[in-house]
Amino acid sequence: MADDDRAAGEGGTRCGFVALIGAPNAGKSTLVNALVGSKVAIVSPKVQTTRTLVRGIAMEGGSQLIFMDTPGIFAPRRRLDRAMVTTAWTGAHDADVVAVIVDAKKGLDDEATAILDKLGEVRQPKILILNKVDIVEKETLLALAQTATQRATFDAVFMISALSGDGVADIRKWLADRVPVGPWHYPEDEVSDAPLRQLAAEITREKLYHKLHQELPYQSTVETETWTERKDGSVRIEQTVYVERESQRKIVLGKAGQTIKSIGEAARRELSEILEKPVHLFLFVKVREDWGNDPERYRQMGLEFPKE
Ligand SMILES: Nc1nc2c(ncn2[C@@H]2O[C@H](COP(=O)(O)OP(=O)(O)OP(=O)(O)O)[C@@H](O)[C@H]2O)c(=O)[nH]1
Ligand SMILES: [Mg+2]
Repeated sequence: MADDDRAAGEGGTRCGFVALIGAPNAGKSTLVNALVGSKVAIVSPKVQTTRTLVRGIAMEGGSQLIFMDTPGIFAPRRRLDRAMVTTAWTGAHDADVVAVIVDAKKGLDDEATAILDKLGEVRQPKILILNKVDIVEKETLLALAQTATQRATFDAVFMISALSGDGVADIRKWLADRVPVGPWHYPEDEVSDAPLRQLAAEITREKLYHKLHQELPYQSTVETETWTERKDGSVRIEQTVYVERESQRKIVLGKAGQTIKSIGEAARRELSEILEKPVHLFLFVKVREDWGNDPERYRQMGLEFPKE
């Protein structure tokens, strides 16, 4: 946090990293997209959608704010879960400011409370963001803010709706005044540092989360294999969806390939909008037994491979 005077901010530039942490489904990715003003992180109604750090970049006055969307923090069981939770806390410790997002509808359940209790170890300035105010009564919100601020210390509290955008600008303004004085890390017009191949894989993964049920999305991962810009201005993208068993492959394909077709169609449409050019998307579904214990899959996702 900047302890310098205002003048430095007026003439020069500021730049800082802000980590968004919280329980799964609190709305972290929705908020990053709202703060940035375009889609950089995928969102779904299911928990544990985000698997790795996703950076979204926003400009506010002379400040560049780099938001780190993190996987939800929960009690991990599988190796992949452990890698995700470690990534979230590492993101928090590497940031200039830590923003804790709480789903105000859910309130302070065990997951949210566990996060608040660990905040004592976080040295950076912290803000509390109560999200989903569009579906919560005002009195509930005030009581929640009071309980949360008794449990952990915050420099500011915001009540927002990441979905409607209500209150989001206030967070940007507050942060813009407080991130350290320094040069911008990224070009002014950049919204994300993720390669397009990765965003493309994430978009397809989002469609898997929307179209597949129960455990299947968690047992699959998507990788972009090839990316070819064609002379006619379109792009040809080939991706592989990895699942763990043949029975899962059958479900992802669906009857006469209908399921994978509708996933591919939804992903292709969105990619074509983002890239502003026609997209030819080819999806292949492969069985990779135990990919959840394969270091290469973690490397592809940008996650550290936990030893156990
Ligand atoms: N009503 C309402 N729903 C919201 C709001 N913000 C997010 N949601 C919904 O909450 C669900 C989870 O949103 P995400 O942004 O994927 O949550 P997340 O915290 O990134 O979740 P993980 O990546 O799984 O940890 C989605 O269905 C969102 O549409 C909000 O302000 N109001
Ligand atoms: Mg997320």
